[in-house]
Amino acid sequence: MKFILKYVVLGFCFAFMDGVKFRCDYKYTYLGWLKYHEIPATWYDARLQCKFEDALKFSCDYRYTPLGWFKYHEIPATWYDARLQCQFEGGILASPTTAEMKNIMLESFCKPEILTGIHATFSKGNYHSIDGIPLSSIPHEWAQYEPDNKNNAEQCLTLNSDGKLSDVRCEEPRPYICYRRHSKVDVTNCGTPDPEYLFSNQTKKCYKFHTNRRTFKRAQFACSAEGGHLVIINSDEELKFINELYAKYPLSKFLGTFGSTAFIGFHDWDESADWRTLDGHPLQEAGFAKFSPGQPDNATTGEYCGSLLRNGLLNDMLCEIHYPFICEKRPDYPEVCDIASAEDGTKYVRNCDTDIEDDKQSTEEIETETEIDIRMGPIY
Ligand SMILES: [Ca+2]
Ligand SMILES: [Ca+2]
Ligand SMILES: [Ca+2]
Repeated sequence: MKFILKYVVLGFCFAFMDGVKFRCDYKYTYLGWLKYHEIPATWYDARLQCKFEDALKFSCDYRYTPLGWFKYHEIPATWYDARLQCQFEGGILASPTTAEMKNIMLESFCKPEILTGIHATFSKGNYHSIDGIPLSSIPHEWAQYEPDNKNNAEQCLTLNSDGKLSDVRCEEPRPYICYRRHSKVDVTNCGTPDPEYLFSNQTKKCYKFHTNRRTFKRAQFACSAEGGHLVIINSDEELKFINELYAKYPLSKFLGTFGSTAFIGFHDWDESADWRTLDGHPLQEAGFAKFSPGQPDNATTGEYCGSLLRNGLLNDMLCEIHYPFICEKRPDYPEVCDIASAEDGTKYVRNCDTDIEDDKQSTEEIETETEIDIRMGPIY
């Protein structure tokens, strides 16, 4: 025991592991895996750090770095959608707020530029990162002829592949990076850091009632970004769980009558009363098809989106009005990794100069190296 303590005081992290895979910066010994932290720390800090690393878990499509978790979104989005997507994933739209942040961001993309979280959408020219850091406190260099606020319509900043910034229109879609700081909040049994997702023992799924009202399409966007979809009712047990969840958000919590109905995952997909779930099944086949008396009534200009009323029965709704909504997600999607399996950040680092053939080879090389490290431990 004394022997182990000595190692801890020296600044080693010690982790008991049954398997043989662990992070490359941990050294394998007959006692377990040891990691040397070069940066001096007090014993208390070192102990905290060791505990902390053991607890780190997050979505596997995020890259683990000492600064936090990073995910590159290749499919371009407007700045507003990018901000929302990151928020729903439990992070924020990344900004190069420090040199270290900038370097990690630059490793992640090969496009000429990506959107950052730095914006002036509230007051023109007054740039801040999503988490409120003013541009004046962010080390930065502008690209040539920037910022030019072209047509007086550029309120969002890109990070360009040479590390410089440009102002662009927020509505022009571009790739972006989501970022989540290390935090003591772990993922729940629903596979998300969002504590509002609740697990049902009957259906083995998780559900969240969103009180922030959205249109049907945006509601589905939100559920999808959280790793799920608008809830599809497949059984009486599922309906019961949803109704109990609904009851936790009484009508009095909402403006006017907005809380009397919530969007769920079905719609009239050819707008001729062919009601189907989002995954294309007729309601009866999916498992629940009871409309409220008098519904569907296709009121006003046409109601093509599905909702659940407080009486536990279905209704047709205008798709474009903002209503609360309910999401459903599998607890095992998106997949959750702890740092032991997310160790190899190299697979997320883009090598912009190599072609596909080279990429294949470099992956093989990395795998071989990792294997050697696992058996021998790295040399210090
Ligand atoms: Ca510009
Ligand atoms: Ca379901
Ligand atoms: Ca209706």
